[in-house]
Amino acid sequence: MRLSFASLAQAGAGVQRCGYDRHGQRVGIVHFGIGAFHRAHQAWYTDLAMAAGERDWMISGVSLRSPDVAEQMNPQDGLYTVMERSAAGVTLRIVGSVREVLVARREPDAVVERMASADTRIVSFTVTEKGYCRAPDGSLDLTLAGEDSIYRFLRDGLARRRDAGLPGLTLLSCDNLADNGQQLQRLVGEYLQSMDPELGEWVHVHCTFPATMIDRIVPATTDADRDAVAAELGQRDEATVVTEPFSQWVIEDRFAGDRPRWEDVGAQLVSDVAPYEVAKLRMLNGAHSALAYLGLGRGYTYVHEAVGDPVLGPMVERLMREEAATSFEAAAGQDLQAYAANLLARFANPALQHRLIQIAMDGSQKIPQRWLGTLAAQQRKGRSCPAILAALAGWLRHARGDNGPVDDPRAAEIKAIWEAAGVAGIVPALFGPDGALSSIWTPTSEDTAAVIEGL
Ligand code: CS2
Repeated sequence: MRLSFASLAQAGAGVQRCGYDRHGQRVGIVHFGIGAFHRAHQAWYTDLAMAAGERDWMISGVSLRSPDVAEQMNPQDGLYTVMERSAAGVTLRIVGSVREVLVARREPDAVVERMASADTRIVSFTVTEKGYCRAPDGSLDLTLAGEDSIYRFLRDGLARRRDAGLPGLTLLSCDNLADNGQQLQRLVGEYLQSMDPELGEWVHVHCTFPATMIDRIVPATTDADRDAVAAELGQRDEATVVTEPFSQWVIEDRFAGDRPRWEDVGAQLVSDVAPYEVAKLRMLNGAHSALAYLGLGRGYTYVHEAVGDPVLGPMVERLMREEAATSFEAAAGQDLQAYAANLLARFANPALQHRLIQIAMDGSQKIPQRWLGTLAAQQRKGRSCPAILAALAGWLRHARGDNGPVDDPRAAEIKAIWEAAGVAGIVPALFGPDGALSSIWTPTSEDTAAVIEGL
């Protein structure tokens, strides 16, 4: 038996389930990038908010290209299970907030129609770093921002709203970018400037782009996870996601119209997200990437194994506590040392089975906000960052192919630079003044020497 609306009542007794009337509710959110992270995070918060009485916040999920999630979820009426797993055991909840999954490449008109519906008030995104189609200097790369990018749908959907006299939207980036709201606003502005400047003006007046800090560790679902959920549920769930008990969502409270009362179910609505976002990117994600590259180099498969290594564990602790946590101004009441301790405990969760290779993906898109901002800030204070420099060497070895095939949109280009520059020249070739990668950090000769030592 497959999970669906019809089989919901028969799910195992210990399973929590959405108790609200899903059919009477309208779609209020269109979400681009309905992968495992969204299902364990924003859709889960929205489900809890509707279970607490909020109405009309069903989600229309959009996959830009792949039909996989649509094939997993549509036959299940959008239902899926979130399994929280830790050393203490598991809990399961069937989430009901997703109405449907559209595949943009296959049904672009339906996507635009949902965005142009009077009921839609929020369009949100988890399209990963590369989904924003940025050039190395951070500006929009128009050659990447083609007809199946988010920008094309924003242009068509927002134009339809303007022409119909409908209100603007809240455009909510939920990806791990520094200043994600402002970046999305700038990139959409650049796109519309080249395509339809008048629409750009309308968006500027009628839409908002709140910043968010999003946090929950969600490993890619495996067949073994689906089997484990089926055993608990008594039914197959092809769309299940497995995650940790911890979850955090900090949102800048700047919405163009209505929003769900996410704060009633654990989200934090604040006026300034920046200190939370910087802490999370530089400490959690910065440590994650270091564990990924250095851990793969030492032959580990999972995060909990790498953080248990007698050299790597103390090294990422140093990265978090001494390098990242001292690189920015904390908010009042934000305890970064306690945050670091909590992160180490989360990384050590043996039940999560979080693969290092998943984190190692797309390094060229991730390391600027995870490491280079810290390096630049500490350089201004005259301090060095040995742990991050060792991690950078780990990434360079990975990009050279030392750990096997490299999954990164710029893999071929970086490999060619590696071949031309060699060990002696790779650091300036990527990070020097005209380097291919960074515009936010320039290494000193000591930094370069430290990285070369790690190669
Ligand atoms: C990870 C993140 O894959 C990665 O790059 O660092 O997905 C991380 O698990 C999340 O940001 C945690 O909130």
